Amino acid sequence: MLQKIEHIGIAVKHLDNSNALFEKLLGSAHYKIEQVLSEGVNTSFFKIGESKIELLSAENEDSAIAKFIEKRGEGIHHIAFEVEDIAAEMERLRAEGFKLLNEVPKKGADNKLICFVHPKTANGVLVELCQEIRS
Ligand code: CMX
Repeated sequence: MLQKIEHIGIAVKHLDNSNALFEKLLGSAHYKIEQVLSEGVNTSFFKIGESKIELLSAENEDSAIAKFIEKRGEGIHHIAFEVEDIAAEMERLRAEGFKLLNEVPKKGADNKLICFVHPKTANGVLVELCQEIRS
C-alpha cells in the first residue's frame, strides 16, 4: 500500500539559488544536502509537515534532471510515495501493468530504497516508490 506522499521532487538549474528561494517560500531552511552520484544529482530537502520537498539539480549532462530541464524547463519532476515493503509494491504495480524503471530497488537519497514508475504508464507523472532503509 502507498502510505503517504513522502516528497515531491522539483528539478532546478541552480541548487543554491533555489535553496534560498524555497527558504523564503516555505519559511524554513533545508535540513539536508546530499549528492547521489549514481543518479547524477545534487539534492536538498525541506520538511513540510509529514512530507518533504526535494530540490534536484543535475550533477552532469547525462543526468535525468539535465535532460528534463532541457526538454521541459524547471518544475515538478516526480512524486514519491512512501511504502512499507517496496518489493511487494513493485510486484503489485508490475502485475497491474505499470512499467518499472528498475528491476530491483536501488539506493536513493535520504536513506531510502527507491524504484521509479515510467511516466508514460502513469498519466505523464514520474512516480517514485520509497522505503526507509532500516538498519
Ligand atoms: N515527468 C514526466 N514526464 C517525463 C519526465 C518526468 N520527470 N521525464 C521525462 N518525461 C517524458 C519526456 O518528456 C518524454 O515525453 P515525450 O515522449 O512526450 O517527449 C518521455 O517521458 C520519455 O522521455 P525520454 O526523453 O524518451 O526518456 P528520458 O531519457 O528523458 O527518460 C525517464 C525519462 C523518466 C525514463 C528517466 O528520466 C528515468 O529513468 N527517470 C528515473 C530516474 C530519475 O529520474 N532520477 C533522478 C532523480 C533521482 C532522485 O530522486 O534522487
